Amino acid sequence: MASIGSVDQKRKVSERLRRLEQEYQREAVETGTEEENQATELIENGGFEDGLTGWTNSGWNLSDYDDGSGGWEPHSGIWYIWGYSALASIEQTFAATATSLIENCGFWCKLASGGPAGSGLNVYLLYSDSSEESFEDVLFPTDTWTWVDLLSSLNPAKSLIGIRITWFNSYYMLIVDDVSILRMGD
Ligand SMILES: [Ca+2]
Repeated sequence: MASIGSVDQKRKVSERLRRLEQEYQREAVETGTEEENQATELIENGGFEDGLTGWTNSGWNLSDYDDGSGGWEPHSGIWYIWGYSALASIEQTFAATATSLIENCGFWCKLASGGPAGSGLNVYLLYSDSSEESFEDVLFPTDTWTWVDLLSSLNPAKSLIGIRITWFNSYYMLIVDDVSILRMGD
């Protein structure tokens, strides 16, 4: 019987197959065709384009005001929330998710004008064991859009069920938009 190929040829073919497989996987992830690897957004309506749907709000103002000056513009879309003076508190809960599965957690914020504001921002991470962890002054907002990154603040031993964002500052108006908590794909 004729030999199919030398050991060296077989090795080359298998190496080529391995590379093709890697290339396919990479493209599938890039194009999002490999659905099982897609991350899931745990926050509903994080950009406030559906108003306050999904949120429990007390004191934040929903607005689409954008006159192109004075710092009043959304981070994306048209809508955002802003807080000022009175204690503003907004919260959303979702199915308990182990923090080890979360790959992104935070939100965008900026002062509508002036700044830096100093204290006033307080974020609470809510866990399935009914505990809350508070992060006061996690960031001193300025008049530039800034991502408040909470990923490293997640308690590694717990399951997250929600987030609450509060603002209280008598001198500065804070805008918040695009809240996002992503659960990594399987
Ligand atoms: Ca928005």
